[in-house]
Amino acid sequence: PASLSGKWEMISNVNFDDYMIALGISASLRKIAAKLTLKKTIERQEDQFVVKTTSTFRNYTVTFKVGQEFNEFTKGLDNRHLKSLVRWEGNKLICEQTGEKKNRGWTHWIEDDKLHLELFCEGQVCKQVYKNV
Ligand code: RET
Repeated sequence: PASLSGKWEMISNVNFDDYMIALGISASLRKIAAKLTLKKTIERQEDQFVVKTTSTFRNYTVTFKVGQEFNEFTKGLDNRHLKSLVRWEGNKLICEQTGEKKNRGWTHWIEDDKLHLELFCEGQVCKQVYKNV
C-alpha cells in the first residue's frame, strides 16, 4: 500500500542502541529494547494520525494532527516533555521534536511496500524498516 496506514512489523533496526544512548536511556532498558521486534499500527483520518508502537515489553502511542504543534511526553522511553510538530514533505511524514535534546525527530515514508522510519537524536540516526502484516 502507498499509505502509512495499517499494521507493520519490524524487519530491520540499525543503530537503535546509539539512538537510545543519545536519548540517555539506561543500559538495562537498552538491553531489553534492543531485543524487541517492534510493531506499528498507524491509523489515519485525513490529517489526524494515531501511531501505536507495540511490543511484548512496552507500548507507546502518539496522536497528532499534521501541521499542529502538540505536547508529547515520551512515557516509557526517555520520559521527556517535547513540543512536536509533524509535516509532509513530499511523501515523507516528518516530525520535529523540540526539547532538551537537539536535532530530535523522525521521518516516516513508504518505499517498496515497506514502512521506513528514521529516528534522529543529537546526530545519531536509527533506521528501521517494517513489513506490512
Ligand atoms: C520502546 C521500548 C522501551 C525503550 C524504547 C522504545 C522506543 C520507542 C520508539 C518509538 C517511536 C515512535 C514513533 C512514533 C511516531 O509517530 C519500544 C517503547 C526506546 C523509538 C516514531
